[in-house]
Amino acid sequence: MKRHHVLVAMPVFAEVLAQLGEHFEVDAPCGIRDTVEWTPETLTARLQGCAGMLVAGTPRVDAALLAACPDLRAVCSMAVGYNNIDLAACTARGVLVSNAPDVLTETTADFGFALMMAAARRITESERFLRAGRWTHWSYDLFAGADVHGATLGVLGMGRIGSAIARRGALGFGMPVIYHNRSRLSSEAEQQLGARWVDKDELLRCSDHLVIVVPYSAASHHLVGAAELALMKPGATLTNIARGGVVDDAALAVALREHRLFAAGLDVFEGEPALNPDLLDLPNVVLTPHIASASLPTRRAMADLAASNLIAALGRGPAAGKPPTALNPQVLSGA
Ligand code: 8YV
Repeated sequence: MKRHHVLVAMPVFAEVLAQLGEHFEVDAPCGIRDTVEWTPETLTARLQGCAGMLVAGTPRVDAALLAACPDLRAVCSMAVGYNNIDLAACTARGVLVSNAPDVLTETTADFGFALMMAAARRITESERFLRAGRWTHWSYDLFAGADVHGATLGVLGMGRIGSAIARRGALGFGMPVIYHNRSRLSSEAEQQLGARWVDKDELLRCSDHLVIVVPYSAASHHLVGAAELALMKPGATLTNIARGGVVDDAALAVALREHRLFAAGLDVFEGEPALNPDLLDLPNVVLTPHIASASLPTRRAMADLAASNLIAALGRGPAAGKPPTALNPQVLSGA
């Protein structure tokens, strides 16, 4: 029987490629160290004749790409955020889309907490000082930072990852937790997490450490901009592990420079991998290259889940037709 062709549009584990090879003719032009971002034209050319594609947080999959790639039937992402994929356009064309929730929740929450702590306790700033050979004296206020334990943790976006961060704060660090989310958790869930819902302004005003975990969409673009930053305490920190664009990076850089905010931790940026150059000059911001989910076991679980979705969407095995984390399963059921 003729095998489907699939494109793996990112570097991925050799074991995952081997597994896909058992089911498909695999085009995997990205070497394990190849970080080249394709243009839409290159991606379109690569996708000709392909029924499926494995992606991560890039590239952009939109109506124009789908129209130019009529054989495409499944787009399976190893990321949980899928703002790079136009889900409505895929559904309209009968293209199955899947993401990778759950498998990265705890790893990403660990990182969010680490980034928040690094910003609060000035870890990277003080390390740069030490490495530069400038540690010649002791002073009571040498790199004095903001306490984390007992401080108020604010979570903007209380989904799986937000909840995992809230748990860490409440149980591990004795932090009162407040959160804002469009939909409120049940009172049992709030009790379990020790978290209290507040409106967005109160969240901004009362958080000592604000962690942002909302998905990116047109509605969340610059959800935290100059006006929102102006509400925050001057001694507070802001951590963004959501998506570039949720925070107005230019406004954030100004607030940090003027010490209207104590510090920030950023793993995601507007226009990444490029970033606002103003951020690079600031001592009070910790910058990391979108690695919140990057532990090898978790990245492997994310890739395995994406591959399982692709195999179930296009393959003929026992799970055929039932991709485990499909976002639009109706396209397969014909509903
Ligand atoms: C990915 C992420 O590593 O899952 C997500 O939504 O942001 C990360 O875990 C990233 O999308 C890869 O591009």
